[in-house]
Amino acid sequence: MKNVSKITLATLIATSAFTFATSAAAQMAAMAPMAPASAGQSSMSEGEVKNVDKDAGKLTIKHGELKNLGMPGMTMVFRVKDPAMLGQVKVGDKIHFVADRVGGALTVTSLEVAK
Ligand SMILES: [Cu+2]
Repeated sequence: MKNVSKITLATLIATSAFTFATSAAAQMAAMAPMAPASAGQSSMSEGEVKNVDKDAGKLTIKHGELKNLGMPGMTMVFRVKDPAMLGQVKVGDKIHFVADRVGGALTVTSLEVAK
């Protein structure tokens, strides 16, 4: 019985999600293409801090795929939007972050240490 009710619930959720997606798509159809919505943690990328360079204001991050930048996982240097971010992390920290192109430079615009 437990399984049956779970399946029913899952079906309900899937159905309502589909309905929502359909109506949302209809509303969006009138709008021009835009950047992916950046809301909440789902838009954050994962990474590991490899180096913190406070003098240069840069972070070296081994990052996973950055979907908003169309970039595969790699280790690279980022600028940081706010120098205070450099004080929030240390080498070896696992982080969630958002990177964007600011004035042509790849910049960490949001950052939190993964717990
Ligand atoms: Cu990269």
